[in-house]
Amino acid sequence: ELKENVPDTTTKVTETDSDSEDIDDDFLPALPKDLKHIPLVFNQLSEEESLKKSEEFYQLMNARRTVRHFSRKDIPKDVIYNIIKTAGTSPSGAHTEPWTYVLVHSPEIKEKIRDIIEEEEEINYKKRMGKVWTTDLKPFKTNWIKEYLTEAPYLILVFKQLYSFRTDGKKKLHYYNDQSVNLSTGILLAAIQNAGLVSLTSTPLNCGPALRTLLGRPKSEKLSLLLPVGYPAEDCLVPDLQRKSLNEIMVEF
Ligand code: IYR
Repeated sequence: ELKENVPDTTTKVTETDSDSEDIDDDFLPALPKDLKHIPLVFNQLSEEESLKKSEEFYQLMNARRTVRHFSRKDIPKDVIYNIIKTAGTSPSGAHTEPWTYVLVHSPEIKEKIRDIIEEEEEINYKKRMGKVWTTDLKPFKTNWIKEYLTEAPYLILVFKQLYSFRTDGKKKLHYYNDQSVNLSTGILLAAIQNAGLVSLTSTPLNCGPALRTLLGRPKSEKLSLLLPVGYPAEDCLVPDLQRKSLNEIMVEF
């Protein structure tokens, strides 16, 4: 990915003055070259506070469950805006912020999204996924009927920007866009949980281009995830899963 920013040494550049490096606009960084560095805003916690907060945050996040049955109850739009702003605080490659969060509240658009996804998912479950995959999913009781797509008050579609364009028309490379969008989505999930809402990290297979077109997103963007967000249905059940222990997920030296 970095290759495109390496100067082409096969092209003879005639240096006519000592400032030629500065006026070579082929290699102007996307951000100002002389970007100011400012003091870090950092609030040092005591070890006691740090322990307490880490324990409380673990408890909060450990209570997060993927929910497939949503209430139709609406949520305040400002809560959703805060959640998406929080996702936007994620680190990203060269601060390119390569994410677009498409927020859908319109019942008509949710209906269209559901039609697109159910049509594809029926083929996925019956033909594309195969016996092993569909068998592994049996405990989760999922299928191609996706009621949550029209029941949840909001759908958030996470798009990954592979590249964008600068104001001067030059292509801006989005380094590590995969990791950046995945980090941002993790922060989104934590913000949803923190706001007392639930979601489902869904991955509509083979629906990316149709959903991208429906929502008017450019070709430079690829659908990463779709998350219904709202409150759980009153009778909502979740699978009785256990999480791996610290010893199972960590090796220490
Ligand atoms: N995308 C399908 C199938 C699916 C796949 C996995 I892996 C899951 O953990 C859950 C579902 C669907 O949304 O039903």
